[in-house]
Amino acid sequence: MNETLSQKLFAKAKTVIPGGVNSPVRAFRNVDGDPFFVRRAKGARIEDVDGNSLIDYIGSWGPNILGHAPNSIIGAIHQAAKDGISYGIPNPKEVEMAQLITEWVPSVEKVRMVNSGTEATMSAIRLARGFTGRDKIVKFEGCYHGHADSLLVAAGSGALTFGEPDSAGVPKSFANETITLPYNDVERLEEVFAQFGEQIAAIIVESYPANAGLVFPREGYLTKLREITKANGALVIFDEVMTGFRLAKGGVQELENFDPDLTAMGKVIGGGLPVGAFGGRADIMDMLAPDGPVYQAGTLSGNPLAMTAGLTQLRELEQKGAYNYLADIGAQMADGLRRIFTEKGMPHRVNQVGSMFCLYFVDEEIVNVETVQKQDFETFKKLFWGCLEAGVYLAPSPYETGFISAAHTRGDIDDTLDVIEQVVAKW
Ligand code: KE4
Repeated sequence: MNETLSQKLFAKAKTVIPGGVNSPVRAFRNVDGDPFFVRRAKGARIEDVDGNSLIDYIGSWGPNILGHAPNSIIGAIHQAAKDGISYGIPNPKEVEMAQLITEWVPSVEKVRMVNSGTEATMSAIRLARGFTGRDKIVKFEGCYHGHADSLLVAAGSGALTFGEPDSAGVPKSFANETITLPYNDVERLEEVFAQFGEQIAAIIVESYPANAGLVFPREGYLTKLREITKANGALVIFDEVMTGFRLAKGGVQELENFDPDLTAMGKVIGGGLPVGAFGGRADIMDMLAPDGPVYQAGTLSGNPLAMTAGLTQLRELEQKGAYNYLADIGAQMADGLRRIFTEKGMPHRVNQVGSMFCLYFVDEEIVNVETVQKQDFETFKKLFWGCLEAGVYLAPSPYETGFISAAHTRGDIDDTLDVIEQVVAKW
């Protein structure tokens, strides 16, 4: 069979880009195949370089909450670019963005823009260490916060030993400063704080863990986590890079009435351009250079085009009242998936909140990465490829969450469910 253009491009890409991709998940390794290359995208749809049209449930891993290339954002970027593309000088749009974030997210009294979610969490951790004068951090198995060294740390071998590097190149000495625990386990949290409480600068936790599919905190877990950190003088860094401005104007902390000390943000606030941000209590944020002793910087931080794209997207979300619509079509997707796999008599779980959803082929409640790993990966892969061939692009990994945008219509969701039903009917 003739090689597709995607196959030709991938072969060429691998000669000049590690693994042929600029971010590992794009290589489709978790579904044992080769990626397609995209030519263009608009609204809920992608067109690959071979002309195939796909309904997209990734949305660039979260940023494209209004769909791909909204006319409003294209127009705003085009207009802003006429006044300059990057200044490295304070500009009014940075102030507008900071004001909007501090209004929408009350726990964020001050905020600093960066250029990725990784920069946001990495900087928040340094800030927490600088503010508390402590070195250790606690994270949770299955939670991903970007690729800063402190965060590429797996659980230690023993119950309470410090972390093991989760990537080559991370020194053991760095991993020793990170304690990785099972998520949703209050007892383990209490044990660790009983033993190391005075050494722990902060807990960093995904608001709703969405890098092991989609996992929810057990009833009372976040409350307990907050009590334990407060009692021990440790901070909470709430990672809302994926959920922030997507699940509500104020993110999960609004939904859960949670009050973190610091919040990491990204994705949606960039409107598709490279952006991250971290913010929180003013007494903590004021520790940052140039006022305070904690250094943090960035050439392109507050880039005017990225601020323009993000502000346009956030304001349109608010004007459209998009959050209710996103929750409706998210529920439509989840209900449809449950109907299909119940009728098929297949064990499954569907976790969904707002426009985020995840389908697991497993017959027990998903409470942490351990239960996620019990799912039937082969069936997931079969579904992924069957859907892709039929024009539906689901997350190319059982560890990723699906994202629905405001550009998806109820008809798109119905068409997607029809495709899934037809794929499953052939099994
Ligand atoms: P970036 O550095 O990739 O912008 O953000 C890191 C990050 C931080 N916190 C959370 C909760 C995140 O989900 C992420 C990144 N998300 C992944 C998708 N699961 C990005 C996709 C990729 O790695 O290519």
